[in-house]
Amino acid sequence: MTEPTTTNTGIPVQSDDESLTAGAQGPILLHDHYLIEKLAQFNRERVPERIVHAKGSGAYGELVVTNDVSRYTKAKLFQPGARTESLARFSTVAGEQGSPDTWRDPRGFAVKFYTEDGNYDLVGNNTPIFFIKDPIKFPDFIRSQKRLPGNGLRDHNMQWDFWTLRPETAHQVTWLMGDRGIPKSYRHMNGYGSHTYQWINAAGERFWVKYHFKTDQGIEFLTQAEADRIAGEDADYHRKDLWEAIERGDFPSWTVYVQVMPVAEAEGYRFNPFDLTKVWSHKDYPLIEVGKWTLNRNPRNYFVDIEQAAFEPSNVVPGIGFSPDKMLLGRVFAYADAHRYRIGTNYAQLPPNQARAAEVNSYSKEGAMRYYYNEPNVPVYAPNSFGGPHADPEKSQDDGIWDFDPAIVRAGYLQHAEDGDFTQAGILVREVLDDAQRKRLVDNIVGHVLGGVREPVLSRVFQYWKNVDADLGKRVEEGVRAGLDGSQS
Ligand code: HDE
Repeated sequence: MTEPTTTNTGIPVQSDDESLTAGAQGPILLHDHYLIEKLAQFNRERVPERIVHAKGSGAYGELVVTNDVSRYTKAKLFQPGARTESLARFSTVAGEQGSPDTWRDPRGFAVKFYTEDGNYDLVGNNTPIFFIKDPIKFPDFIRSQKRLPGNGLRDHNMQWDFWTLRPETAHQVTWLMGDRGIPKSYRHMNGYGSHTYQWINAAGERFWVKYHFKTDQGIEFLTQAEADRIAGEDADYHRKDLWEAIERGDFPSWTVYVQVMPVAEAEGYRFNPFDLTKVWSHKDYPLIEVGKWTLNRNPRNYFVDIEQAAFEPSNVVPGIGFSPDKMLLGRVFAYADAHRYRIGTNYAQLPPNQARAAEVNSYSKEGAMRYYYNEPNVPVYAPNSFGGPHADPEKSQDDGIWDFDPAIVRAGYLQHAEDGDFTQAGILVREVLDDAQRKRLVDNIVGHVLGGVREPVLSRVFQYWKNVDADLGKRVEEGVRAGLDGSQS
């Protein structure tokens, strides 16, 4: 026997199929409040999509620590043997909610850990770097990736205009135009914290760290042609792959590593270690294993668990802190602000965002859609004389401390010995990619540039790639010119 249909407040309804009218062919009656509830609720089913990373998928899982990294951090989730429930959301960046999963784009790699000290969010991408190094450029960069204000179309000329006018983008664009730009599935890509974070151990010693989630499924990619075909057949290709893999018990996992840099080595390192467009050489700072992160449970409800999930870099727990990475510090403001706008003041009370392994004793109260009850006899102000919570330095910790010259400036990062906008992109092309990968990189760039890039941007594109690598730049220019004069099939 199925349950009777009810209104949102549990009142059994007379009919699922007929509106209330005066006579079979008379007017619909205003007091058909069930009809009105259905239509009004329908009009309000959407929350604003994420302004970036709108299209994504997610699942629950857990982190199991397999190594002892306690000499670097006191964070409870990273102690030997610790097991912590986790939520992941993977996404593309520029596409809207209905856009194809297989567009060329970095992939969001957002991870929430429900720790005993509150939720820890590590909101990264599938690349260890990013296009820009100052948050003030982010709205500009994203707008160049989105749609022209006049015709509402995406525009490759606009994208290359921005990229070639901001040379620090070269490292990430090289990644983007290579095989990593279209992963075969969310399971076959790595994840990175990307930024430099600070770890603090029980003795109060501080270290700079970078996170790496190396897929245990192996890195696999789609060629541009495969991706274009799939985009036409199934816009949700990656979402379906992740869902079905977990449904059949084929749980994807990643091995989590960190690179650790003693604070004292940062100033003299050959690259500025806080510049998000740069990586730390693994020869200089080898990967140290932390644990195994596995996704083993699909969301119960996609909208509740994934569309309403709120990841924020500001969620750091004792043992973890921020760094002078300006992009990270900009994000520490931006995400909670985006959540308040997108899913409301009390978003932290929604199921995926609640602190599942820690008690919440905040002084927040009321606000739209309030769900938690504040204890009636507990004051909602501090200090107070009636048993309200009070900050406990023993149980909390600063969010990262570092030395710096306090003169107020608007300036770029301090330049280190080998810093250069094209340096690491050139190393990637010459020392990391093999011939076949370089060939696909050239073909992908040529194909993208032939998609509408014109002078004066076109000449800058050729110079941009020659600055990365002379031979690569030459091959790109030859390929584009052949395509433009029709001699390339
Ligand atoms: Fe984001 N980013 N971002 N981003 N980002 C958002 O937060 C922002 C950046 C990333 O699955 C937004 O809830 C700024 C880097 C992921 O829910 C927004 C800057 C990296 C996700 C936002 C950056 C990321 C977002 C959009 C420059 C990788 C999806 C809606 C300082 C290290 C998380 C929202 C999810 C989402 C702001 C740059 C990754 C607008 C200001 C760098 C994975 O708040």
